[in-house]
Amino acid sequence: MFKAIGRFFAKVADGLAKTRAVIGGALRTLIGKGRTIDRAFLDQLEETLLAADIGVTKTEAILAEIQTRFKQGEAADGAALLTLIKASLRTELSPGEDDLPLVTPGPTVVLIVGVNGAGKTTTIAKLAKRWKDQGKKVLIAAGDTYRAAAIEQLTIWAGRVGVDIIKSQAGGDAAAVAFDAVAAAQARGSDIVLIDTAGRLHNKEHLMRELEKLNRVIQKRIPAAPHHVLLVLDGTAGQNAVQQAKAFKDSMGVTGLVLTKLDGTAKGGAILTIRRELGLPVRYIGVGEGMDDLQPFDPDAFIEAIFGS
Ligand SMILES: Nc1nc2c(ncn2[C@@H]2O[C@H](COP(=O)(O)OP(=O)(O)OP(=O)(O)O)[C@@H](O)[C@H]2O)c(=O)[nH]1
Ligand SMILES: [Mg+2]
Repeated sequence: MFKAIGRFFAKVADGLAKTRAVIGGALRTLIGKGRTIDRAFLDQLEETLLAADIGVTKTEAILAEIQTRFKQGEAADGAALLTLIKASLRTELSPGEDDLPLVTPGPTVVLIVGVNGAGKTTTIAKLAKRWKDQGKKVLIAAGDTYRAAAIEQLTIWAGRVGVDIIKSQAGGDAAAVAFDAVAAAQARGSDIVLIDTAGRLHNKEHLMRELEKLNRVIQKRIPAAPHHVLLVLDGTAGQNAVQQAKAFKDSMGVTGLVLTKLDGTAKGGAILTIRRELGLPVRYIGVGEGMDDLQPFDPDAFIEAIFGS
């Protein structure tokens, strides 16, 4: 248990270095060993929390908590201030998440959705690697039939990770690929089928209709499938990501989130905003382009990572 958190922490601490530099660094400088609770301090704290994309609502709540807890003009201990801020942020996040639960008998069908460029295909490679390393039999499906390059990209990943792939020609029917993949997984005794999807079609309505069709076709083979619909969001996209997520959530029955590219942003605090606005658990976070750069989201380690020294 401790070891697992340690590993998560090292990787995530690395991936969140930019966020930590902004929020952790600024907070430590601002708070130091202690501060007098006055207007200037509260203004600076507000600015720091907003800069890390903690969000206006939460930032205001933290300021209010500090004002309730400490009297105006009182010198507050730096450690106590930090503890209060961390605890307040922690309440936004769900209990510690583990890997997605798998169904028995398998296969567990996992549909990966999200706008183009969010990191869907890379996340599939990372999840496939993760489960393969755990001894699971994984099959991936190139359900993004819209672009030839998308099929090629997933084929390359399948080769690197060492898992089987089901695919069609470019322009083929995505639902047919998904159906074939689920059938193949049943026939081969796979534990998990990961289905890639297109991020962009002619327009948003078309995309949503295609994805809904995919769901229906999969259910012809396994009525309870897809067991998980993971929405992949670009962690650097801020408020945009929230808007996109709402569209998917409404028509796709999204069950969880994957936040990618947290290594490339100082706004890792956006996890809190996204989590709050969507009310969906963050299942995994992506902290790099490689196939090992994915971790189940651990809220405690996350909070430590963004405040750590
Ligand atoms: N730094 C970083 N880059 C990432 C991460 N996840 C994905 N990327 C990069 O983001 C780009 C887009 O990733 P894809 O996996 O192709 O995204 P997609 O959602 O499948 O995109 P479409 O197929 O166009 O819809 C690639 O260059 C990835 O290497 C991450 O966690 N960190
Ligand atoms: Mg893709």
